[in-house]
Amino acid sequence: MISKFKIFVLALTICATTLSAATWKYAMGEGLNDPQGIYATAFKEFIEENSRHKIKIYPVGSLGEETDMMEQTRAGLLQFLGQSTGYMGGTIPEMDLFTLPYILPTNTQQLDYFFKHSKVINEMLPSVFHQHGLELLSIFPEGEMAITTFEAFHSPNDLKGKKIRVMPGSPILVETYKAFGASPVPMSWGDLIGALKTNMIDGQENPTVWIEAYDLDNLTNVLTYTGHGHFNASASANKQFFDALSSRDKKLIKAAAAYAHKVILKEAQKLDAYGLGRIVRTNPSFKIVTLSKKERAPFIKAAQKVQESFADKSDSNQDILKQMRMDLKQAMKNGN
Ligand code: 6CS
Repeated sequence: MISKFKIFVLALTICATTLSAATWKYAMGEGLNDPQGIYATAFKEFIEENSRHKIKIYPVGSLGEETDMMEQTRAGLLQFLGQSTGYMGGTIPEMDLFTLPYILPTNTQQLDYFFKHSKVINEMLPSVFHQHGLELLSIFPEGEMAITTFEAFHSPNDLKGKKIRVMPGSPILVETYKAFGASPVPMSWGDLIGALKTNMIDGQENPTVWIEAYDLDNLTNVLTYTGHGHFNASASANKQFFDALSSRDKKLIKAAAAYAHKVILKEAQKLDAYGLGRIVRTNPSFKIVTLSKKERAPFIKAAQKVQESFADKSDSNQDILKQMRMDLKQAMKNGN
C-alpha cells in the first residue's frame, strides 16, 4: 500500500519535471536542408534527447525576414537565433569581421581549424554579444563566396556601374563592392529573386550550395570565383533567457551547441564541392570563371582600404582584426 506521503512526493516530482520542461523557439535565416538548418536540427536533437525540453525551429520566411529576427531574439520573443553574419554588422559592428574581403582563407582545412580554435570566436566575441543582449553559441562557414552576374567580369573596371546585391546588414559589404568598382545594393534575401528577374540588379554573391539550392544559376549567366570571401553564419541565444536558466540547462545548451558545431563543420568540408558539382551537373551551360592571380591583384589591393576602414571604426574592431590575423596564421600553419 503506497502511503499518502509517497503519492504526494511522486506528484510533486512529476509536476516539477513537467514544469521545468519548456518549448524554446529557434528562428534562422535558412531552410531545414540548408547549412543553418543542419546546425539547428543537430542542436534540437541534442536538446530533446538529453532533456524534456523541446525546440521549435522557424525556417526563414516563417516569422518574417532574416532582418527582423535579431530584434525578435533580443526582445526575448525568440530564445535562439541562427543568422548569417552578413546581416549582423549593422547592429554588431565587430561581426563585419566575417564579411571583410580577402581575410578568411578559401582552404576548407584551414577554415575548419580556424572555426574550431579561433580566439576571436571563443574568447573575444562572447563579451561583444553580451553587450547586445545575446549569448554567442557558434560561428561556422557555409562555403566560399561566388559572384553570379549576367556578364563576365575580370577587373574592377568591368564592374563599373554594375548593381551588385549585398546582404542588407553589413556596411563592410557596401564598402567592399564600392572598392571593387561596382554599385552595391543592400537587399534582403526575400527581394533578390524578383530583382534578378526584373534586371533591377546585375549580380549577387552567395556560396554555391545556396546558388544551386535556390536556382540562382538559372537567373544569371556567369559564376566568378574571386577568392575574396566566405559565407558564414552564427547561432546565439537571448542573454536574459540564457542567464535565467539553471546551471544544468546552461550546460545542456552549450553542449548542444558544441555538438551542432561539430556536425556542421564536418558538413562544411564538402559544401563547396557539393554545390559546384550540382551546378555543373544540372546546368552544364552555366559559365564558371576563376580569376587568375593577376586578375585578383586589383581586387586584393582595393580590399586593403576596406580592411583599414573596418579597423578604424573602433578600438574593438582594431583588436579583433589583429587577433583574427593571428588566429588565421595558426590556421594556415595547422590547417593543411
Ligand atoms: O543571400 C542571402 O541573403 C542568404 N544567403 C545565404 C547563404 N543564407 C541566408 C541568407 O539570407
